[in-house]
This record gives sequence, structure tokens and C-alpha cells, in this order.
Amino acid sequence: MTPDTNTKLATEYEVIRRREYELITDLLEIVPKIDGLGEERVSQMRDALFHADHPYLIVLMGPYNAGKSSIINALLGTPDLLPVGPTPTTDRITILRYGEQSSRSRSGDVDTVFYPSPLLQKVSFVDTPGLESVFREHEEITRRFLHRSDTVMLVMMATQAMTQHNLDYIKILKEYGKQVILILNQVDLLTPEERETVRQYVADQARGELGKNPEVWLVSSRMAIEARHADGTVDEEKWAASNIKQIENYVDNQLGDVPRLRQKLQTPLNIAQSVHGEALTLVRGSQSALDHYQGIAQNVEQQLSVFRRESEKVVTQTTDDIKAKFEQAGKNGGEAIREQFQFSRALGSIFRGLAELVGLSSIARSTVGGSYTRAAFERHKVFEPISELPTTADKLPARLEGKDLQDTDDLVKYARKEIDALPAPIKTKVIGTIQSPTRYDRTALQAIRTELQTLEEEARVVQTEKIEKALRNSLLYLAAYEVILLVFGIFIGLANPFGTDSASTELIVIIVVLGLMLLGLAFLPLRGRQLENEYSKRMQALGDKYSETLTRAATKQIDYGMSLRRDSIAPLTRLIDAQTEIHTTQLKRLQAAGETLVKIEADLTAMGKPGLLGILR
Ligand SMILES: Nc1nc2c(ncn2[C@@H]2O[C@H](COP(=O)(O)OP(=O)(O)O)[C@@H](O)[C@H]2O)c(=O)[nH]1
Ligand SMILES: [Mg+2]
Repeated sequence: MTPDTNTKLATEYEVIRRREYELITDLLEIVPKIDGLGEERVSQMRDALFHADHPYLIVLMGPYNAGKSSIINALLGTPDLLPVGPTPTTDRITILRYGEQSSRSRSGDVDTVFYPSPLLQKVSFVDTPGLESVFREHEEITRRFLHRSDTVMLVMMATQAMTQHNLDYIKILKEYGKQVILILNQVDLLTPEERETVRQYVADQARGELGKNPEVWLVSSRMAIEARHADGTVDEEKWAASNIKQIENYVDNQLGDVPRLRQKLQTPLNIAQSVHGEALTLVRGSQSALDHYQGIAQNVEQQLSVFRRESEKVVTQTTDDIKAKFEQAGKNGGEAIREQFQFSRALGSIFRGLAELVGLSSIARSTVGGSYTRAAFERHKVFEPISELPTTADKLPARLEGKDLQDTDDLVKYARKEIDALPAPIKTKVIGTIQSPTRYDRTALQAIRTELQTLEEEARVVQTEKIEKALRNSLLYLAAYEVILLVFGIFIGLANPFGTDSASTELIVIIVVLGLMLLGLAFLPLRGRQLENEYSKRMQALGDKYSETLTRAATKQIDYGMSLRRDSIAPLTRLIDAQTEIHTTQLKRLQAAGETLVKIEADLTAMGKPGLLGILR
């Protein structure tokens, strides 16, 4: 492959790798929260993330002072990026990876060094301490890195190549099934003849262990570092002699190897696909559980609206009762008024009216007038229904409260039963306790007591004066009217104004006068009816106002009672809401991830294949 196609391939690879990384990062936010998905699957995902995170991983191992850190410094053209020393300078594992800016971070046994080198865009290096310490003190981490590595470079001092130890390590590394390259460093300390001898020796020794012709590279990191001058110039001859270029070339060749690259991207993708599939199945499987929870939520809502309607019915029953009492009072009052304005009474009252006319009744009025209307009201028990109002109104808060508490207890029992029936992992997610309220706020209906009292008092007010004045005036007008007609009748009878011949005319006139006199008598009950209507209208208006006031306060108490009910079972309803929310988002995100998985898979299959025009896609 040409370097050009190599670059294109590397870019393509990098694009897919990044998408995989993002996808797996996204999945890692979801999958640990899916009930029933084993911890093992989650750690597989984390592994997959690591794979997708590192473009290509080369682990450098070898004894202390072999020059592992120096080789990395030489490759990156920075003598001081990693500490170098004749003694074990550091006992930590260091990952070198690409970063826009040079920075370091530390987590556990592992340091990460970010550095803006183009080489690190293609490959990440893992620098390890001496082999002995690696397997003794960092066994777990070492294993992890070895598993994830693409290539292991076993770095040895050319002057002390292939000790028994090194042979043992080759054996171990072989077990990991990784490609092992033997690097003999510090060859600047050997003559060309010695170099060839050492290479032969190492190759022979390693062949036995690796079972094939091993790669043995002779390098000098010191020469490579020395070849790059501080002023930016490079001693090309020295650089070539250092042979560090061989490592660079290796990286480039690896990245030009399409099947290998594809395999590298396929591994995390496969893990992601497998875990994603299982997660989706689990989430879909929990749909029926969710349906059950929503059934509970619906039951609760339904029950709550039934409760509300029942409470409202209690209120309407009371207000109907109250309105009936006002109506009764209005009716009784009307009767009392009617009695005053009765025709038979009116007849008898004409004389009283006459007395009024001549001003004789002023004494009688003060003694009789005040009492006869009130007495009529008493007789007709007008105030009895009014006095029953407080008892009726006062029963309402207690009835509502009793219902609130009973309903809440019922809901609590229901919610507890449902929570008990939840699967154990869900049960642990219930926050708070389901319980009936310990206090009850009665202020809403207490607050209107005085308002109601005022209305009751108003209902007791008999407008005695108004009624009696009306009666008096009616009698007065009636009496005057009758007297005038009477005088007119007598005049007709005595004065004979139509002459003796017209006795019939006279008779007719007298009959008409008598008729008018009788008609006048109907005026009184009519006036009474008018007052009666006024009174019952006033009572009805008061009754409406009374009911409205009561309803307003009762609605407040009902609202309060409803909130008590909701609060008492809030842990259950909150859990259901939360579960629904979690389920919906999980499903949505998993479905989206599934689509991305399919796209990446397709792009991965197409990776490195020539496009329509024969050029690399
Ligand atoms: N002569 C020579 N010395 C080297 C070379 N590379 C490293 N060293 C020295 O070997 C020592 C250990 O190097 P270092 O990179 O820290 O080894 P590490 O322990 O494997 O990381 C240091 O003193 C380096 O200067 C080399 O190519 N030639
Ligand atoms: Mg080192």
C-alpha cells in the first residue's frame, strides 16, 4: 500500500474508532443502571471502551534500566518526557497517549501522559517499571494491559541480553498470545561484530520459546536522542544508525493492515453489540412490569377522583340541606306575612285603618304593632330552620375529615400491599415511608364560622317595621278608598242626581260602586303576596350566600384532604414515575444506540475497500 492510502485508511480507522468510543461511552451510561444486567457485562463494556479508546497499544516491558522510557522519549523526540535513570526511577505504569496539550493525570497505579505527538495519534504506549516489579506488584494491571495490547516489546540491554529471567518472561508473554518483538537497546555500547553475535544469540534462544523466528531489533535510544539537536536540526546519519525508525515503520505498517485494523475495531463493536442486545431484551422484558406499575398509578388516580367526587357529594348534600332550611324559613315567613294581610283580617282592620285615619290608633300601634308581626313569625316557626343551620353546617368538616382519614388509610393499605409485591431490587428504590398523616388541619372551615354566623343573624332579622308600615299604609289607603266610595254611594242614593226616571241608572251606579268597594278589599292580600315574595327571595339569596361560603371553605378542605391522600402514598407514586421515566429513556437511548451500532458495523465492513471509482473510500 502506498503511504497515501495508508493515511486515508488511518483516518477512516480513526473516525470509526471515535464513533465506537462515543457509542460505548453512551452505552456505559445506560447499562450499569439496567436491572438484571450482570456486573460482568458492564465490565466487558468498560473493556470495550478501553479498546475503542486506544488507537493501537504497544506495551514496553523489560528489566530495569533496559531503556524502555528512553525509547519512548526517543520516539517522541523529547528527552525528558519520561524520567530516565540508571536506578529504578519510578515504579508506576505510564500510558502515553495523544492529547492536544501536554498534560499528566494519575489514577491508582497508572499515570497517563498526554502529549501532542503525531505518532501518538496512531499508537499509545504503555511504559512499565522493571519486569520483576511489574509481575510482583502490578500483576492485575499488567495483566489488563497485556490483554489489551496489540504488540508487546520486550526491551533488553544489548549488553545483558537473554538472561534466564528474560527467557521466563518471553514464556509468560507468549501465553497472552500477543505479538512479541525483542528489542535490544544500547547497541551503541557494542561493536558491529558484537551486535550481530548478540542478535543471533537472542534469536536462537527466543526461537525455542516462541516457536518461530522472532523479530529481534537492535536500537540505541541514546543515539536517537543525541541525533536530534536542541536547535531543531537532525543528525540524519546518527538517527538512521539508532534504528529507532524501525519502530515507527512498524507502527505505520500495522496501521496499513486492513484486516488487522478491522479486527481491532470489530472486537469492541462485538462486545457492544452483545451487551446492547442483552440490555435491550432486559428493558423490553421489563415492559410488563412497567405496565403493572402504570396499572397501579391508574388505580390510584381513579380512586383519588372517586374520593374527590364523594367528598364533593357530601358537600352538596349539606348545602342542599341548608338551602332547604332557608326555603322552609322563607315559606313559613311568607305564611306569617300572609296571615297579616288576610282578607278576613283586612275587613276587620278597616276600622283600625279608620282609626289610623283619624289618628286614634297611635297608642294602640305601640302596644300591639311591634308584637303582632313578630308573634306571627314565632307562631309560624320561621326561625326554627334557621336555628338548625349551625348544627348542619358544623357536621360538614367532621364528615369530610372522617372521610379523608378513612380514604387515606385505605390508600396506605393498598400502597403497602403493592410495594410488598414489588420485586426486591425495585423495592429498595422506594424512598420514604407510606403512612397516614399524623396531623389534620381544620382551619379552612373554622375560618368561616363568623361569616356564617352573620348570615344566620341576618336571616333572623324580621323587617317588622317595613311589614307593619306596609300593612298600616295599605289599610289606610283601603279605608280611605272605601269611605270615598261609600260617601259617593250614599250621595247617589240620597241626592238622586239622575232624576226619578232613571232609577235603573241609579241602581247600576250603586252596583258599580259596591263592586268597586269589594274589589278594593282584594288590594290587601295582593300587597301581602308582594311582601311574601320579597321575603322568600331574601331568604333564598341568604341561603345561596350561606351555601356558597360553605362550599368555598369545604373545597379548600377537600383540596387539603386530597393532598393528604397523595402525600401518604407519594413514595409509591414517585417510584412509579421514576421507573417509567427510567424505562422510557433507557429504551429510547438503547434504540438509538442500536441504530448507531448498525451504521458503524456497515462502515467497518466497508473500511479499506475501494469505492466506486476505485479509490479508497
Ligand atoms: N548507552 C546507552 N545508555 C542508554 C540507552 N538508553 C538508555 N540508556 C541509559 O540507561 C539507563 C536506564 O534508562 P531508562 O530509559 O530509564 O530505562 P528503563 O528503566 O527501562 O526505563 C539510563 O541511564 C539511560 O541513560 C542507550 O541507547 N545507550
Ligand atoms: Mg523507565
